Amino acid sequence: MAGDCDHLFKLLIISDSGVGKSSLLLRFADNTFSGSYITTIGVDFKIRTMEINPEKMKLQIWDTAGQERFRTIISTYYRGTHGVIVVVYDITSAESFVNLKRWFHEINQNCDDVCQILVGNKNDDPERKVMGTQLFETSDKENISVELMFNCITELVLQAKKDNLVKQQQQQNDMVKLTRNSKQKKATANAPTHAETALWSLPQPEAHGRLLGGQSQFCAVI
Ligand SMILES: Nc1nc2c(ncn2[C@@H]2O[C@H](COP(=O)(O)OP(=O)(O)OP(=O)(O)O)[C@@H](O)[C@H]2O)c(=O)[nH]1
Ligand SMILES: [Mg+2]
Repeated sequence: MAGDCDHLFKLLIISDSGVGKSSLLLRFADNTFSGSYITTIGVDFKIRTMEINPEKMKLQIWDTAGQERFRTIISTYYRGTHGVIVVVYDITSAESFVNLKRWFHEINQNCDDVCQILVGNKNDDPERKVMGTQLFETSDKENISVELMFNCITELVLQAKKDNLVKQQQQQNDMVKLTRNSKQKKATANAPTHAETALWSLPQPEAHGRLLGGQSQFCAVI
């Protein structure tokens, strides 16, 4: 028991440095976000209570440092957790995704039986997204989530096709605009400028002097 709560759970967040562990916890515990990056030294924790009807839970969430030099200290925190470890990667960093293997290996080394939650963080800029992943746990034997998984794939493929069509349409529009602009520029370049028109409207050069003409530049020597 935890005071006025029915349960106290200790959770642990692990991952590479900079993927947003502390920010994730700050958002969850204090509903705030800071764009500046202050790397975590060792470990830190925050508490938030939750109610899942009718039970009250106190979550003590441990935020760990991703930097290599803290790895040994952090491995001592794995044992105190209550069954769940949150592993985070940054969807804009392929490296953080590749390094997940190392984090899952750490869990295997330090825990006997633990549930792992994989979080792809920084999902707020589609342009920078390089590692979008959706996980499905299926059973073909028991027909668990197979339909759901293929439904999801179909929706993704359909959406990708629609996005592509919009992009192509946009590119075509841009091309048409570019061609029109360059045609207009050519036409403007061939058309007489103000000075030229003024010049042409002058009486014939013989009467007033010599007219020296290049292709588009004129110089009147009067
Ligand atoms: N765009 C974007 N930036 C984020 C997000 N979460 C965190 N960041 C930024 O990423 C940087 C690193 O965030 P932290 O939460 O300090 O990363 P960390 O995983 O705790 O890093 P270590 O403590 O070094 O292990 C900061 O500049 C954050 O502002 C997010 O969801 N989107
Ligand atoms: Mg941190």
